[in-house]
Amino acid sequence: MKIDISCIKIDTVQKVNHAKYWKGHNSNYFSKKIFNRVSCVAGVTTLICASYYRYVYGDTFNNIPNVLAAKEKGFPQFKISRSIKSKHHPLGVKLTLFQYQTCPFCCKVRAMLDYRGYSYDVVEVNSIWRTQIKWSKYKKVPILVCEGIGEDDYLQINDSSVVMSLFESHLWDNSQSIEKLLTYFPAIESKDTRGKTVYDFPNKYFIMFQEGTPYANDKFLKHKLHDDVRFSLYEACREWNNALQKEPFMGGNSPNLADLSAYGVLSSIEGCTAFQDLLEHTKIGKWYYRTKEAVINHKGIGLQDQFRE
Ligand SMILES: N[C@@H](CCC(=O)N[C@@H](CS)C(=O)NCC(=O)O)C(=O)O
Repeated sequence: MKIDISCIKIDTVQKVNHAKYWKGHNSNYFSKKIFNRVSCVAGVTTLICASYYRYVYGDTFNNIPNVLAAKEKGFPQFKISRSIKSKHHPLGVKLTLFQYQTCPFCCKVRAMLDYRGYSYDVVEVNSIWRTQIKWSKYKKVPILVCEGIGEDDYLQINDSSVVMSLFESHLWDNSQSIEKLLTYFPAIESKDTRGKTVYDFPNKYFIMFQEGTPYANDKFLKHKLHDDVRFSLYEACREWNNALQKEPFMGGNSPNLADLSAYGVLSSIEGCTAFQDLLEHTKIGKWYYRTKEAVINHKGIGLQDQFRE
């Protein structure tokens, strides 16, 4: 069975790009960091949801304008599993996250939303019937819906990395609306070898500012996993730790999107034996619990003010 881990590879680049902005180190430093982080997330993510990466992408792509808007007009109403309330919600719109609780991509998005202090409702999607996302052309979770903006009075944002990059872009520069920013993350539609329609969002690792100028450069990195994926997980986490270079976070003194993504992915296995083993075999625990503490205490609230100083 062939497992395509291209998403994992690119995912890692996002973390590197975000770290690069935040820390402003020179390129050699970052080449090393890129290498370290590639190893880390590849191992972690593959362990958790390797089965989701069996897509082999076709090579004919069609550009489609934007976000795979919902088929029906009006915001789809579903039972809310829980509501996260924050006094400091940085947006004037209501957010609803369609998710699976243990999906690592959904965990990434929740880590970012919690850290930054967004208020949001959670709709748990039934993983067999997926009734709760039948209204959507895009068939994966997470999907984040912003109510009160957009043509149909709601705006659908697909893909965990698009959500994270878009919201970070908005925190940096809120002179551009969420709607406008979303146009900078177009979807690419293609068919996999089984004829299934799949989507990718080539700009998903970029933070956009000044009329949609992508901040970071894209890179494509390959990574080979060990036969025993748990070994790769340990190895990756050790490399992550080394890359920290005695700093508390990849983002320096506070977590950046790299920290939040890696933490989010790892949090999806917290409580499993694999997680316990990971703590015993590596020193990742300190960084993990430090990041967790920052996320659950919404330590990223107000950080946007620093961006604008
Ligand atoms: N690149 C997407 C991947 C999302 C993804 O693969 N989600 C899985 C759940 S972990 C899913 O919805 N799979 C359903 C499917 O592939 O049909 C993201 O980062 O959000």
